[in-house]
Amino acid sequence: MTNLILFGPPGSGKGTQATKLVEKYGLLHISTGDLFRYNLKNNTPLGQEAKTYMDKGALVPDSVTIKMLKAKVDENKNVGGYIFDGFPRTIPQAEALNILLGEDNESISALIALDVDDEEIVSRLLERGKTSGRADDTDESIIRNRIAVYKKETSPVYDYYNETGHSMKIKGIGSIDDIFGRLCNEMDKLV
Ligand code: B4P
Repeated sequence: MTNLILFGPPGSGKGTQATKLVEKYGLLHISTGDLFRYNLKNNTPLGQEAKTYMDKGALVPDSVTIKMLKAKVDENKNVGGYIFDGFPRTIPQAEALNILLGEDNESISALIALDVDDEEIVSRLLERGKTSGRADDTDESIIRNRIAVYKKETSPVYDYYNETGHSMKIKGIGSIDDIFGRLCNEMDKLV
């Protein structure tokens, strides 16, 4: 199996690129952000809980996120591999993912981070906020909080996988197709 973590700050293009990677490599795309938004739209108890955190640009607690992710993986065992998009976002999430995959003698093949600077992120998310209906995209101070949370709580996950030589960065600025080309260069070495 090829198990990829697509990594990077909010708005770095993880969701955009994951959609294209799935088409080319046939892996299962699991986006915790999309799972939360699905629950939010359907007004489930999980969605109601997640909303209080997401609207502020904070992370949803690990216990909730890990349980949801585990259920999704358990439902989809017979796949060629996974693209984890927006997960893990904390060290406890990374540890839980390693245990979960380890139960099937699987592991993370690589973590690829999309490298995008703060000002580009702010401008992309404010642009998306004009049409996305996402409360976390419309207010610049919330976007900047999401970036700060990423630096403090999420970026250590890069170092965690780097210790075993599984982390790499690619330039996340340029056209969507150019970035996809850079990602495919790395993916072709893994599959
Ligand atoms: P996510 O849904 O993961 O959202 P994201 O970080 O905003 O998106 P992404 O990086 O995928 O960007 P996209 O492709 O859409 O998380 C939302 C919230 O959910 C979090 O803040 C948190 O509260 C919660 N959450 C999710 N996972 C969690 C976890 N594991 N633990 C705890 N909480 C969690 O691209 C962004 C925009 O840029 C788009 O408009 C796109 O069109 C544009 N774009 C993409 N590529 C571009 C390019 N090359 N050039 C110009 N624009 C581009």
